[in-house]
Amino acid sequence: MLTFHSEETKKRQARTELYGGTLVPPFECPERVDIIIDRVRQVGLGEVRLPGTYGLEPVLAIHDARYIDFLETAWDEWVAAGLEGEPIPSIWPARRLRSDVIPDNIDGKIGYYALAAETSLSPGTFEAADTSKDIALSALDHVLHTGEPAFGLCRPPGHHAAVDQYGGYCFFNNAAIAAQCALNDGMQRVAILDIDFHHGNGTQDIFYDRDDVLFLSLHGEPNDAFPYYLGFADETGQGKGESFNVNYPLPRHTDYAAWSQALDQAIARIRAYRPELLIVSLGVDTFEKDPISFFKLKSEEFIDCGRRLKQIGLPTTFLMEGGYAVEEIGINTVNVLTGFDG
Ligand code: SP5
Ligand code: ZN
Repeated sequence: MLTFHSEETKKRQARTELYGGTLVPPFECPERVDIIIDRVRQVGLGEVRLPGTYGLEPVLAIHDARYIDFLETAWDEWVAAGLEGEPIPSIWPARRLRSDVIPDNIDGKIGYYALAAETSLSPGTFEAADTSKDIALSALDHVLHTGEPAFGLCRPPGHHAAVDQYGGYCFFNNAAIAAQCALNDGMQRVAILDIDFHHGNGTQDIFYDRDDVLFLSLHGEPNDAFPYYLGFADETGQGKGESFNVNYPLPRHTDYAAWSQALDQAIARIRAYRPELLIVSLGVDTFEKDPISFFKLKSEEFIDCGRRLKQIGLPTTFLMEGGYAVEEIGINTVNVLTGFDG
């Protein structure tokens, strides 16, 4: 299987993450891609290619134009305001405040566009997110042109990013951008299967009222896991999108036996939908040693996951999302891909 990768993704190098009331080095760090690419080469997964450049038009098909502008200029505005740390939101348009006004003040704007406080902005974040989207679209292009699978080693990840919000380490929703491009290319039905430990709130929200994208997510139950306020089983879509959103929230300590049962249910739902393309939001933070998650998947079990995905028999684009057990992230990610390649 082909891998798309770029060193440009390392332009996002934030210093801080608000975690447990202290600022720690971010879990979503540039070393993640080094370790994955080393493993791709070590096992001979296939050729590693640089992405093409697709510009901002495919981003504008998903995200709000002012949100994109904000991400491009936020760091400079922060510095121009004389602020010294990294941009972290300190107030939001929470309940009982107005959410229809966008302040001019950078502090106010950050709260407007952020959905969580753990994702500090930093210089180079916009450039990295732009490249991450190029990686996703390059992987998609390869799948569309050859029918062969491809792996987009996206960083930063995308599935928490909504139309006009960043957070959960995500800025542009790579999977949503890719799905929309496939539809614009003439496809009728695309399935996005999100197997990251966290619920893909951004992707769900973007396609919630549509029937041309089936979104399915296996994740830690929102009562107990980030992003807390979305991802419950009763969220099934609305309007035309009714029944085209499927959540599989799973409890603390879920092991592969239970997880793969939910995966099989998701696979059955995908088959019934008869999509022309499968996009896998591939997070490996389901791993037993992940530092911020609570499932119990073992390294060798990711191979079986890849095998099951292959059984669906669809053209498949894998896009990297989370995974923070950095030492094992290469093994776990590439295990899914080698399991798929068979
Ligand atoms: C793409 C992705 O995986 N984003 C995840 C963002 C999660 N950020 C918030 C993590 C908060 C974790 N709190 C865990 C407490 C563990 N003791
Ligand atoms: Zn995650």
